[in-house]
Amino acid sequence: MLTFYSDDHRLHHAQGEMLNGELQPCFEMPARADHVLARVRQQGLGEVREPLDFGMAPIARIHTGDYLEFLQKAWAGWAAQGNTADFLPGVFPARHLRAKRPDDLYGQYGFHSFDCFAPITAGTWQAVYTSTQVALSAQQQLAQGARTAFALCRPPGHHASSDVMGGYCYLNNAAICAQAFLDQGAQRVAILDVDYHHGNGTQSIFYGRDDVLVANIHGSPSFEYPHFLGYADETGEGAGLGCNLNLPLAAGSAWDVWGAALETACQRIAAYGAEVIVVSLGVDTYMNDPISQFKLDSPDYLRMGQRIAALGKPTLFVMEGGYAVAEIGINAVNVLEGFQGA
Ligand code: Q9C
Ligand code: ZN
Repeated sequence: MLTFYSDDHRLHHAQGEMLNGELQPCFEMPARADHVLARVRQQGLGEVREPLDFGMAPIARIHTGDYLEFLQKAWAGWAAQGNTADFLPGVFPARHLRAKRPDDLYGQYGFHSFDCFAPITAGTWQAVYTSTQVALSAQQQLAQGARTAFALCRPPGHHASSDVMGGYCYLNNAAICAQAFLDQGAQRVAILDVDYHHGNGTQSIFYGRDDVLVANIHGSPSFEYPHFLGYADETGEGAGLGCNLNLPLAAGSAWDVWGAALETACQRIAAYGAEVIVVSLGVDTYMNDPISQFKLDSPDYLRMGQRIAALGKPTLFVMEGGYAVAEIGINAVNVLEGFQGA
């Protein structure tokens, strides 16, 4: 299996994130990708390649022009105001306010965010742009006939919707790849999101459409981030009715419960008739993840890969979350090895 990777991810390294009322080191740190890459090499998974550059066109199929312009220009505008520290939003068009995009840069940031977990630094745009090119490069391998490929993306993407960032995510790599498959002739694509957190961005992007089935297994929003999307009764709307499957699980869920949810998701994907599967591969379901409450153990990720392989469809793996840095490589590559060995 080919892996795509770029050192550009290092350009995104924020100063910290708020946890328990204090600024802490970011959980979404460069060392995450380093550990995954090291494990890919250690296990001899296959060749590691630099991404190609597919430009902005495939990104603009998912994200709005206003949003992309803000992401590209935000740091320069912030720095021109004399700032050197990370740029973060603080005011959002929540209920009872008017969601009209303002001219002011700080206002625009709040307009294009749903939380304070997507900081903008000097290197953020280059890192997120390249992360998406990594994903698109792996996507191209499948389009050219490969059974699978691994996009070692950082930053991740599944919390980003068409024009709103959050949760360490800026560009929705999995959604951009799903759209690329469709634009290249596929009729039905499935996105299987196994990250611990609900992929609210991916859900919202495809919620009204029937050409992408989105299946999510995650900590229930009743207790877990992102708190405001991801319930089981969100099944799609309009043409997309029945094309969104949420499988929210309780805190403490281990493989018995999680594996059963995966079985449900896989049966739905098979029934849908997806020609290709994009896996939003978060491994923050791990028992020792510092910000999560599921109990998967490392061998469970082999089983996860095996079950996905049993669908018998070309499958693109796109890296999302996972914050137990020492074990992230073992767990992510276990999914890929389980897939390959099956
Ligand atoms: N106590 C991904 O896994 N943390 N993003 C909020 C609240 C944000 C996770 C903490 C978690 C974002 C890609
Ligand atoms: Zn996550």
